[in-house]
Amino acid sequence: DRCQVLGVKGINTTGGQEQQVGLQEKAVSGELEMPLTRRETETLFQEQPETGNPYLEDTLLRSYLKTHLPPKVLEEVHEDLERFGKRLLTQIQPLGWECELNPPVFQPYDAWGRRVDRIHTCAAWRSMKEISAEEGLIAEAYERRYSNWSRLYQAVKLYLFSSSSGGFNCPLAMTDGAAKVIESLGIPGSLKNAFDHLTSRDPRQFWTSGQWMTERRGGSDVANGTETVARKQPDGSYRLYGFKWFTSAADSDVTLTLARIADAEGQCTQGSRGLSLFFLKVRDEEGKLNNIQVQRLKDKLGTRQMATAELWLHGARAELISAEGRGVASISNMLNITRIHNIIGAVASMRRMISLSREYARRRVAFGKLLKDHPLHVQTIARLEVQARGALLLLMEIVRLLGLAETNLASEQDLLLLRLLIPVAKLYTGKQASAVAVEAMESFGGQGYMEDTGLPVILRDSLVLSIWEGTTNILSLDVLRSLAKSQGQVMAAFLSTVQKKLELAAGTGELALAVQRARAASRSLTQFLEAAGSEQALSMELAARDFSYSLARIYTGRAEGNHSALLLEHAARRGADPADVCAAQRWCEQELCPVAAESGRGSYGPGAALRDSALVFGSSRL
Ligand code: UCC
Repeated sequence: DRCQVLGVKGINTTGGQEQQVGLQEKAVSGELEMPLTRRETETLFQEQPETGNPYLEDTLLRSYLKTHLPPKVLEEVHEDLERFGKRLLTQIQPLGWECELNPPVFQPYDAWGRRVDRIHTCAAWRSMKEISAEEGLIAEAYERRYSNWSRLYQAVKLYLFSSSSGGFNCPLAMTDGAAKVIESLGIPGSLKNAFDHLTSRDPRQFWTSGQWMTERRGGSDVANGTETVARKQPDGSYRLYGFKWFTSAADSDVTLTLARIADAEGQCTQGSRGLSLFFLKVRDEEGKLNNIQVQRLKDKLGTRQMATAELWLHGARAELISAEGRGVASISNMLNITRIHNIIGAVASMRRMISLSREYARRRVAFGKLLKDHPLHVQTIARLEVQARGALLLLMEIVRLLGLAETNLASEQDLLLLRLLIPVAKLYTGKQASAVAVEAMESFGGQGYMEDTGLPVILRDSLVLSIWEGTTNILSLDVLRSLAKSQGQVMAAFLSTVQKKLELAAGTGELALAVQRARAASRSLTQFLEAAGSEQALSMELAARDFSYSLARIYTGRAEGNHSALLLEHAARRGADPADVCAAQRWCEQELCPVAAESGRGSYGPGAALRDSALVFGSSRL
């Protein structure tokens, strides 16, 4: 029929040429008169998924806040979050998209050949900085208006902001980390001004910070990879010489960075003990770079809205802010904050993808009915929902503990749990986020793969979450570091809390099976640890990743005490809705203690590393 229509209406020769051209060729070159049927096709469109106020739509977040915040705090916070949610929808989301469309541009020279090293950012990116100050996205955590709840409240705002922020969540993470380091030093006089700028609510005063840790020889192995040298000046300041290979948000005002202090002979101590922490301003009052040269901007898979640069430091003036040789330990305060921001980013991207997928399912028709009426489709989204719910509660738990720590209200057990849970949650949610993004993207069919839907942006940006701020394996080793450093106390705190709090949820009949599974997993974990302690042959390093996954799954699935809620406790509370119960049950249906299962298969025992090596690199005997 279509050929018939084309045949009747479509021949259109050009310039009087009588040459016959194949119909198909004509159609491809668009020279055929457009048939009616084609025009109709062009007016067809698919329903765009539209989400509403992200705060009001987030039922789990709201029920968490209602359960935990003191009523007066809840009242004020609720009002602000509702307003902020509206601002996100009407102003911030469009700005975020503009940031994606207008990535930063590096201009090394001006028209007259002068070296200028300018990083041009778009107006929307600069608006994000202003909005961040106005909304107190850093300030809130340091003003402590709501005492121990301030940190949680800040995290909630950041979580809502994250997926609309056009990548501005990255400089905010590092800014928060820098403020934390300065605060933990007691806000020395020389850093008071910087601290005030980093925590300002005034857009004209607000500064952002970088975190220049990565050099060519080591992103993970910072201790051995850092080559930058610091030379002491007569006035007590230092000048830094070196090359920073990845510097995120290179348009930041200030930064923290590591370097090795050279002695009078120009010699430096190698390894971790040779590293010290420095603070520096990126530009002077006139906007001139502080003896820093930008080599180029990185060409990244994602987070393209944000300038990541390679920087030469050729005498950058800096202030030593840690004890000599205590650089790694000092910057760990920053790392623990940026890792929490990473968790925030991961949970936010899961929530965004699932919300869009859910809204699409409400509008899109296939096989004669809405996607939401196809049980298999809904089952797929439900599985993602379970992951996102678990991750949000884990995030809330961590920022609740951090809030207690920052207001001196934390018990010894709280502090131990916090130290353990940060790397566990960072590594686990980083993996969840990319898996959820891939699956949710598929739920849009081909549309999910289209750049201008914005969905690929979320996927690309989520893929970095398991890389920066420490890869999954590096974070798994950090989990082991926390065990070793505390001589096992972090695990004792973890297990006793799990044990104690599971009892709470055990009283709810519908959760009995889930509680049983969580208890069994907890027992398996204990047995694994006992075996690891007694069997020399068992390599904890090989077990590190599975061990960390087990901690994440058990903690998320188990019930927590009077102050907090993970999936089981949230489901066991008075007024829980069926979705809470269902999420807890489903979470506990997965393998909660993979480390015990893998250990049973001999994955960490004698010869395991050799077998892995043969599998990957081939056996020398072959
Ligand atoms: O900069 C980056 C990108 C920025 C973008 C941020 C955006 C994120 C926001 C997302 C929003 C969506 S990426 C660069 C990130 N780089 C890393 O994360 C480094 C990864 N590597 C590690 O974490 C390693 O494990 C190292 C560097 C910490 C290993 O160093 P060492 O020196 O070999 O480790 P040591 O010797 O075990 O530890 C030195 C000291 C010890 O203290 P003392 O001496 O008192 O025993 C450790 O206990 O540091 C302490 N320490 C820690 N303390 C080490 N790690 C920690 C920790 N996590 N918490 C507390």
